[in-house]
Amino acid sequence: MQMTLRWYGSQYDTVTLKQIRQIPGVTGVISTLYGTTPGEAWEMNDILALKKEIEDAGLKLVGIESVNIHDAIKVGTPDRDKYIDNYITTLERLGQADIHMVCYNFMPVFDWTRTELARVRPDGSTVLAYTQEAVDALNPEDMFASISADANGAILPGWEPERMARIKELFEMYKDVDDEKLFENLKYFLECIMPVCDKYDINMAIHPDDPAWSVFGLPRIIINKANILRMMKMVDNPHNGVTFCSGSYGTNLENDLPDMIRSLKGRIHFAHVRNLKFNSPTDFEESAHLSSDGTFDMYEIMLALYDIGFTGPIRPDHGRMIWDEVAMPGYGLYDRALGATYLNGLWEAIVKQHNK
Ligand code: CS2
Ligand code: MN
Repeated sequence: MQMTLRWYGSQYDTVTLKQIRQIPGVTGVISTLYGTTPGEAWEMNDILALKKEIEDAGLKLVGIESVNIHDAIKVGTPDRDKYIDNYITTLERLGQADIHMVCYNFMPVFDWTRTELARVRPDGSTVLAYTQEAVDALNPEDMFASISADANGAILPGWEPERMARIKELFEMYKDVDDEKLFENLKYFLECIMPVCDKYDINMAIHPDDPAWSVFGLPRIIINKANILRMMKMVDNPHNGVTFCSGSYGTNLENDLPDMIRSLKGRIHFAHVRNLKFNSPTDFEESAHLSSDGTFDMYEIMLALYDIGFTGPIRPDHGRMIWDEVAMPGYGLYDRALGATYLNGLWEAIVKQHNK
């Protein structure tokens, strides 16, 4: 595996490449062109400039999170082919720039959903949290206001104000899209892009829906083992793979995370590893990465990745806000650095144990 950190670019991130470079064992970053909007073809010069900036700092651009998918593709409207063509152009250019992993998601309207961005934990740290009761009490149109008020001034990925201004229209677009239709549209999209992925050896890594169930009545399909295996089978190409995000699949306690990892051998192209602490099955908060601080056994998760021979990029996912840091919720430096170090420690122990 290759340990990485997500980086939002010098214009948007409070964390610098220099700081990332000083976290032991972190050799690469995962980034994207944050100035782009879903549906447009990325410019080669912009891709190369991002790559150069990262390499000049002594790191490697290991993959993209995310190349986002235009709603026309998810809804399956007649103009989707135009946006798929642009997506293919972007993939082609990424391939030419020697970038071989692309994370994306297929969530309608909202990307990840949390109901609090700064819940205070007993140790005084603040974390992202979710309660179903809070979602049930909210009108989807108010969701954005409640999220952005807590964001420390940052624009959260997937919650761009331009998209959120069109929220009514977006809900209207999805009104006839159910799970089956969403699967069909995903299949159509993947079949169109697989040839360019084959040509440039680009691993597509779908990110799970977070939380792993329907919110506000919108369909959500990347939520459990049965659905993800269905997706792997429906376009049975090794370049059609997944981002295994423990914190997203883990929102549903029925998902057996190590078992899911083992069932996806050869198809996990990217791993997000983080822990959650459940206060009830519908109330969870994003704890520290350490097993004992949350609900998941992080050793078992890392062991499962080891057992399937995982060699791809991995990153700690959302971290807590600690030591008075002010940063994008979930994406400060300190707790993600602790997370990376802890995951590297688990990995070293597993590798040494197996080599004995
Ligand atoms: C991420 C997602 O910050 C997060 O919650 O895990 O936003 C993720 O980057 C996207 O869903 C992937 O397309
Ligand atoms: Mn994730």
